[in-house]
Amino acid sequence: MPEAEKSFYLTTPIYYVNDAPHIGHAYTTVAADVLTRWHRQRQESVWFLTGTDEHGQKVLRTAEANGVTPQDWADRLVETAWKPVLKTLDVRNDDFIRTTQERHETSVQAFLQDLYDKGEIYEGSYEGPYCVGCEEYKLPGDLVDGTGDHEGLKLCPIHGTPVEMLSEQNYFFKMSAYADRLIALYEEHPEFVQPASARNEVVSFVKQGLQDLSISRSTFDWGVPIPWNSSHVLYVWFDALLNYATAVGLDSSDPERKEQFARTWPADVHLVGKDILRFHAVIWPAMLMAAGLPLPKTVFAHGWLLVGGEKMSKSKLTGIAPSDIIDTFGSDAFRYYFMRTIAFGGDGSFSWEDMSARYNGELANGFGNLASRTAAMIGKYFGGSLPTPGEPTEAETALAQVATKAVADAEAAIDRLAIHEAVSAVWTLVDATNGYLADTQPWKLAKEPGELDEAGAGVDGGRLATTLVTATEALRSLAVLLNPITPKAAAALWELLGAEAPLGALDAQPLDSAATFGVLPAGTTVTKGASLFPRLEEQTA
Ligand code: ME8
Repeated sequence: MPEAEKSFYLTTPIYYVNDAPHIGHAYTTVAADVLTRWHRQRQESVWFLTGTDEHGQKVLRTAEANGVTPQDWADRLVETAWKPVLKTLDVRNDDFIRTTQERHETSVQAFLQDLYDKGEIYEGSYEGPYCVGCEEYKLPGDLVDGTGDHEGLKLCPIHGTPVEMLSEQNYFFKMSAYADRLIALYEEHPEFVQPASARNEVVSFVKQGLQDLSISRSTFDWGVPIPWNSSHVLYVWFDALLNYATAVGLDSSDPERKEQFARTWPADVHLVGKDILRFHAVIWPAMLMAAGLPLPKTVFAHGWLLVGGEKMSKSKLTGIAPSDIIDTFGSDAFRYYFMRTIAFGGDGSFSWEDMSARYNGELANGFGNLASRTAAMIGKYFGGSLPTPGEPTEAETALAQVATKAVADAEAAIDRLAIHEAVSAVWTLVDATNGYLADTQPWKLAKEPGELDEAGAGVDGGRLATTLVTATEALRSLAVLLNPITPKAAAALWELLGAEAPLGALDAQPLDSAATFGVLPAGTTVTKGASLFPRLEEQTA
């Protein structure tokens, strides 16, 4: 049997089920969806995992406060909030892992037992400040001084809440032993932590030396039991990080799952927010090194969506639900806005004014109107049937060159995980096609002698035919390029261009030939259809 192609494997963090998703969570998931759809559009084999992190004190306390068991709470949140939001965002994940699933818990226990047998885990005691919001023991230097109601207390810098002193008899993972190997990893594989600012932070953190990691808890029981001592449960982060490997078949005895692991692991990209960079770039590779497993290729930490200069969060009551925006603008506009306006890797913010301006300016006027104008003119002059173009002039060649460059630039940007640059590159073709129509003015060409026949219909081979076919070809390229970013509008465009009959499904169009003009045959049925992005005042009228 030929060896199956290694999948491009990308993950999001698994989100805590203590609360419902806000647009910060949606941001990571949409970025992951755009990247994986892009790789699929390259016709690669792709695996996209997301899911939920259900153990630990944070979830336990929320469940207790709501008077239900943590399992009931997790089930409720997953079914009413976390899974539905994927639909709302138009996300096409291949799998959804929950850390309370048997497939995860069994593999986690096997992994732990293996590390214990190898002498990587020992028993000891620990006392230190703990942030339940982060589910992390903090170093004293990490904390900030409280003011006002919190005067005299030490606070977590991320959550702004007081830390708690915890003291426990625990099991420890010998993480300190991996500091040198981790430094060597960052040096030999600069692509392992991205962007560069994240890499620098991790390198300087590890260079200060690592402590061993407390990996069990005995003061509550909401977690995966430690296999050799069931009075302890596993520390939630050790449990959670393993999801990336357990979901694709780590330590499974099932032949199909084993085959999946071989085809999928290691992950190509773990996409995370910068709040959880150290867990992914320090603890996770150390765990894998201890187990002798291959390391993921890249951990990419994006920035935060900020509100009033601080990380948006539900606990600070600054979270905006994705549906608040999507109900007005739709999922495509949501995806477009966040991918285009925030440099991927840096912080950003959301404003209704900016969103409305970009929706009307870029999506409705820039792109949607381009499609409807072109289709309307093909309707008016050619009865909705694509004509045969004449010889190209410089204007047509120049537009084709913009398309070629847009694809090349977008491809390169995606490989650098610079999603915002990829969207901008695609948009150069939208702008250039609008410019092309403004320059060639097909509505004026239609008044030139010889462009229309006696019955008033456009003639094949004329300038009018050439400009409309060229604009249609640019739109066909755009449908392919925008399919990963704004999939609903791309599908609607593919339909109005009548492209499926001659060319097949949109998803099956390879990216590398997206910019080649002249593929839609004469006679293809082009229809005006509904606006791809109706202007906002039209929607409410
Ligand atoms: O940390 N801006 O889960 P979590 C941008 N369960 N992204 C944001 C954001 C914001 N304001 N707020 C949240 C956990 N995110 C752990 C992860 S993984 C093995 C375990 C996104 O529910 C961002 O991706 O707190 C961040 O890293 C993640 O949600 C944290 O989600």
